[in-house]
Amino acid sequence: MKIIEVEAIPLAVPFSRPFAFASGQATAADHVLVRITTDDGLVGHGEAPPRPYTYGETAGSIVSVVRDLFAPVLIGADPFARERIRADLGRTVANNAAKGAVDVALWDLVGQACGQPVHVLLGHAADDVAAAHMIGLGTPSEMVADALEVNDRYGVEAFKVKVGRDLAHDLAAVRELRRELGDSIELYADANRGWDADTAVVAARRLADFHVTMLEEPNPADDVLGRRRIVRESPIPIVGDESTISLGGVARSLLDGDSQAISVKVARTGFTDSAKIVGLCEGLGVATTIGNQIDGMLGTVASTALGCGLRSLARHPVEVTTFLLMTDDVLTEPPTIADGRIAARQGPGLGVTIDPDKLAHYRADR
Ligand code: MUC
Ligand code: MG
Repeated sequence: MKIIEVEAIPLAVPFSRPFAFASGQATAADHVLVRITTDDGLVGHGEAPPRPYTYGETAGSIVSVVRDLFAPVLIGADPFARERIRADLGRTVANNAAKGAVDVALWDLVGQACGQPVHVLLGHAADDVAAAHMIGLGTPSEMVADALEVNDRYGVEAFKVKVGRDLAHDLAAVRELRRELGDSIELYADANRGWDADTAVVAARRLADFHVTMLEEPNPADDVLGRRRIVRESPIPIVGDESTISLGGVARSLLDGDSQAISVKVARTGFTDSAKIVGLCEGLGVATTIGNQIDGMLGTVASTALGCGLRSLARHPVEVTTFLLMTDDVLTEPPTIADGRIAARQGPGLGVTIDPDKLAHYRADR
């Protein structure tokens, strides 16, 4: 089987409301759909959500890098040769969302060629996983209303609370959430590098008082000694996310004492590198969770496949709800969350079909 075509299609799907966090705000899904076609007629898909405020990638940069740098390497390659392709694409540093979407599309093709869903190829640890919801920044009452609605409608019992702005405001929101949701609900927090080290140490102690289970990216990890001090003094584990976006980056962060757990995102490390990161962390006794790069429906299906594929990821709730912000998307069948859980697709590969009318409607290049 040989790849004959690689497309990078920019999409524009409005959100029903903005999603805000300490380092930025997303108002629409300006994602790039990567579509890879083979000589035997199989078509694989991956979704690249650009997060310029975090990684510097834009929809335009993703389209260019896939079309101009990656497509020439991919054309003629066998999708099963993922290690060779990884090495070839890996010569270009960064551009993680572009690489992640290519890798997801390759696994989609391999699954289709084998007649097996991706989560089964990865190791079939579970058929479904618990769902976690990210609560964007807002007033405490807006944040509580969001959490209660998701808990009520979808049965979700794990919430990642965005923090990292004014500490008093952050703590007021967490206090309200704990009071309204009760003690059995998991709350963990993500500051997206919004605090300095001194604030973060105080914040970690106060968040622990509300039984917040972990704290993601409290400060910029480049504040090297500051980050180590937070890790030393925090009563709850510090999670690496945007500072741990590659296999080597995760190794460095753990060895340097910058983080004690790792958020893995299919959107930036695909299935191949996500599995390598999880293996590294398993060997070191470090917990991994599946994070969300404000994924659309395709990314959500991919994250669910990863969570159901690998045992240590199936343990913690997977962040899968951001597609609910989108007013629509290009899949024929949206993901479904019920009783707090989301199931892996049973069809070969990712088990998704793209709706041609929706694709024509939402593509931003025509
Ligand atoms: C997260 O976990 O940080 C916000 C920005 C981004 O790149 O991902 C999200 C969620
Ligand atoms: Mg994060």
